[in-house]
Amino acid sequence: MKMTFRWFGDKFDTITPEQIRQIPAVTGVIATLYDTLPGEVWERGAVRALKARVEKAGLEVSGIESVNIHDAIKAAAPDRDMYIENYIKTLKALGEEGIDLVCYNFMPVFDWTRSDLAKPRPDGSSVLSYDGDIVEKMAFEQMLESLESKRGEFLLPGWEPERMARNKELFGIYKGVDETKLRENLGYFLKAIMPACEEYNIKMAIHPDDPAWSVFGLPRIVKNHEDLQEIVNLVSSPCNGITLCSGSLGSNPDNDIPAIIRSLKGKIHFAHVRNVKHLGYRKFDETAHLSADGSLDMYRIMKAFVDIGFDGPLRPDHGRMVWGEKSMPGYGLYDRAMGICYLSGLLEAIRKHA
Ligand code: DNO
Repeated sequence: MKMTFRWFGDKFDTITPEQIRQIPAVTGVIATLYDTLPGEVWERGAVRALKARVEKAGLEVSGIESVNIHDAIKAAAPDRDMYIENYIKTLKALGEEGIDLVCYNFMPVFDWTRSDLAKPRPDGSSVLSYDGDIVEKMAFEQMLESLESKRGEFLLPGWEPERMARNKELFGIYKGVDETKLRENLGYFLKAIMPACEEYNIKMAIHPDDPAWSVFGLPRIVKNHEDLQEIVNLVSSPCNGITLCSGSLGSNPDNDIPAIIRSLKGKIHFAHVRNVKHLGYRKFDETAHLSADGSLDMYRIMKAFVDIGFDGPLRPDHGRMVWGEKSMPGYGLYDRAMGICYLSGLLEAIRKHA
């Protein structure tokens, strides 16, 4: 298992690879070219520069999160083949630079959603929070306005202002796309890219939907064990796998995360490990990583990864905002660093106890 940390690049992140290097156990960065829009081809030179930047700090690029997928591919619009070609060109550039892991999601229109980006806690920290009662009463535009007003100077992954300005059009292209159609479109995409992934040895790791249910009437197909199994079965290739994100799947208390990990042995290419606290039907807070702070049993989750012999990159995920830090919501340094140290401690205990 490789301990890693997400980094958005010098232009966008409040933290540096040099700081990440000082977190015990962390050997790699999960990087991205955050200023590319879905559908754009990543230039090999830009990938090389990104790698050089990370390596200068004594770390490796352990994977890319994310190479986002254009909505034309997800919705099977007439121009999808062109965007798939572009995606393959990006994979080639990554593969030629020796990058072997790409995390992506297949959520229509936008990435993860929260009703509150900074819910205060009694200890003075703040957390990301989701309250289904609030979200269900909102029109999408209201959600957009609310997130825009709260994100400050930071960009939220998957909510690029350029795309969100066209949200009506984006919603429009999903008319008639139900879960079955969306899954077919994913299958079409995976079949088209797998030869390139195999040639360049790139593992594709689909990220679960977050939260793990439909929002704003859009279809969602990566919500639970059954969905993940169907995706793995869509194309049989060692490159077709998943990102096991405990927090996204864990937003739904019906998802038994250790059992899901065990049943997907060999298909998990990447792990996001964080905790959530269930507060009622479709309501949760993202807590500190440790078991005692949330509803998930982090020991059993880490134990399941060890038991299946998971040896890919693992990273902490959304953290609380603590000690007055200001950063992209969920992506400060301090709480995620505490999180990965805690997970490393669990790992040491599990291994010594084995
Ligand atoms: C949230 C992340 C997601 C993830 C994408 C993968 O913090 O886990 O934004 O990167 O869904 O494409």
